[in-house]
Amino acid sequence: IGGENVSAERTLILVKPDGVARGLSGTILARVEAKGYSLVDLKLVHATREILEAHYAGHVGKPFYEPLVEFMLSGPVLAAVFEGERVIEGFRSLAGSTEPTTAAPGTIRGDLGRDWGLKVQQNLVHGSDSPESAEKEISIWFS
Ligand code: RTP
Ligand code: MG
Repeated sequence: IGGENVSAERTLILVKPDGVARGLSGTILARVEAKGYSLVDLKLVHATREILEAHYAGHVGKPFYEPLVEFMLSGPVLAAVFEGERVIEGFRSLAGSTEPTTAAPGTIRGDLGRDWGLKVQQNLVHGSDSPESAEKEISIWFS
């Protein structure tokens, strides 16, 4: 239990297809819950291209965009909404930096991620990066 004056914030977390396929969904959710954030919504979805185009609109034109969309279409994704004070920043800290090989030990990507021999970073998780993107992403995945 945290402090008294907790102001809630929400974030959209995805366990990407590599995480679901490797059976790490429970482990990843447990790490986020263990930190003290509250699970407020959860579903397993096989994303459509339409969902991913909306979700990754900010990455259109980057060299990794198309392989990223293909990767995200390759299997089911676990979408979750978590709530807590500064959860956006807190989850990104738990997730670690983008590239699993160099993500810090102790983070989800650093401890569990495997990115070698792949066209795009398969880095287990996504987390919203601002309150604006959280609001947008929650409405995309939980409309
Ligand atoms: P995310 O949005 O998924 O939480 O991750 P992030 O902020 O750490 O990474 P971002 O730069 O937003 O990129 C989104 C996702 O695209 C893939 N990516 N691959 N050079 C590459 O191969 C490359 N760069 C980015 C990753 O899956 C990354 O999470
Ligand atoms: Mg990002």
